[in-house]
Amino acid sequence: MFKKDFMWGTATAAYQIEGASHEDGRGLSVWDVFCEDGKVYAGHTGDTACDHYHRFTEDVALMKELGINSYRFSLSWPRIIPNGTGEINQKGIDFYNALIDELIKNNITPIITLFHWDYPYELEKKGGWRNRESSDWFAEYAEAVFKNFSDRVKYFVTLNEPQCFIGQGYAQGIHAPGLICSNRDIVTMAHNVMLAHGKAVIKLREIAPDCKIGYAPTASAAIPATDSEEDIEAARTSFFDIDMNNWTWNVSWWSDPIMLGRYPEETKAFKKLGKYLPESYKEDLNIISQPIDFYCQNIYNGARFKQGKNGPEWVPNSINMPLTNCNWPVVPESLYWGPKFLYERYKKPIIISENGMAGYDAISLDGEVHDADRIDFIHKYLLELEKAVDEGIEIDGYMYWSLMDNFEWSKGFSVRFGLVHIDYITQKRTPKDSFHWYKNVIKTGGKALHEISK
Ligand code: GCO
Repeated sequence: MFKKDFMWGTATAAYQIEGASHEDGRGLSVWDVFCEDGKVYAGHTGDTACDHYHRFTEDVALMKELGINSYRFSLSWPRIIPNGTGEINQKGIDFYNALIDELIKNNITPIITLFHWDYPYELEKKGGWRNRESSDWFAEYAEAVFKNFSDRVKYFVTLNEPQCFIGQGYAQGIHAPGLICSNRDIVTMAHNVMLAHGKAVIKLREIAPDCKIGYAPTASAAIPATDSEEDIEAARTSFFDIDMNNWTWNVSWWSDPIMLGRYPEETKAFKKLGKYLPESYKEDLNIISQPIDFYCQNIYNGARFKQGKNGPEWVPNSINMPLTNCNWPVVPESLYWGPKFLYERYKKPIIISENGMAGYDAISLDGEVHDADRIDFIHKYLLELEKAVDEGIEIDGYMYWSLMDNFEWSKGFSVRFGLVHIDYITQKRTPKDSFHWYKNVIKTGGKALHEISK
């Protein structure tokens, strides 16, 4: 059973919903520049997106109607500090103040993510995360955020999915800024990213010791192919291992330094890449591993593993495996095994800070959006999460991704993750069937999960 004060929420990110990209003094982010060059599906950009910047009151009213008690959203760094460092843009602060006040007025607890990928372009020009000073730039920004908002906001998350903004942005080049860098540079960036996280945690403790702070990496869960001890161990090992074919997509490189104060030195990846770390890396780990209050995990799917003759082996998905509109497999057990393995290793309360699916959602003849597949998806995933809760794994909340359809990065507006449908031409909001269904789940504190949905 989910606890009484369980955080039932939804999540969004600034660049994906706000729009108003060139308004009220906002500076450029790497995503504006990436979009300008037509690198996103069909030339889409975040210039208008869901126009949340102008419609946030209507959006908070929808949240209220949905009944969520918490809402995870991110701040746009270049809206607050247009050049990344230096002068603060008061209009940016005013916007977030108004949003925070509106949430609180409606009894919705704000959870602020400081950085969800819209990196200030002016800082990218100075070397971005490659530059060791980047951790101080982030700390300066974090200080501005805490000084302005921590009187009302008590939950902060430093960084969202470093696996993606570094891996896809600088290793694969498919996300902004679209670069393909050397491993030497990527190891440096990853280290600076975690140093930035640590420095922000220190700032929060100085400025607002009553607040809580976490970190939000992503993962694909590892699921044991059977319930045998051997297969469970195979899944556990695989979950924390690093595949050199796509090494930035992993748990341990990004979380062990922060949660355990050490790099995963036992992995083959460390043996190859550890030499690129700065000489001072061991001292830096003291900053990086400042204790945090909760561990956020974004989790959408998983893969199966069994114990083979020479160690863990990947087991292909069943031929019956359903896929979402992003072609991601639907693997509900991810919300059981993911939190379980993470809790064992890191021993911190967990918030599922993102989980959801892209569907083929359209407005039907009756004017509604009948997204039965999404209802089934959330239903199955939440039942698995509840199983983890019942086994004593501390899970504090669940944030469905996303409140509304939005700008899905390189896929533009072509895929829809929302509980609310957005017409991007008229900006009309239409709550989908899943919105009404999730509303009932929240209202009953999860009990409705035990009725078969119609
Ligand atoms: C991510 C980001 C979100 C995405 C969502 C769906 O996980 O990639 O945090 O911004 O929109 O996950 O892909």
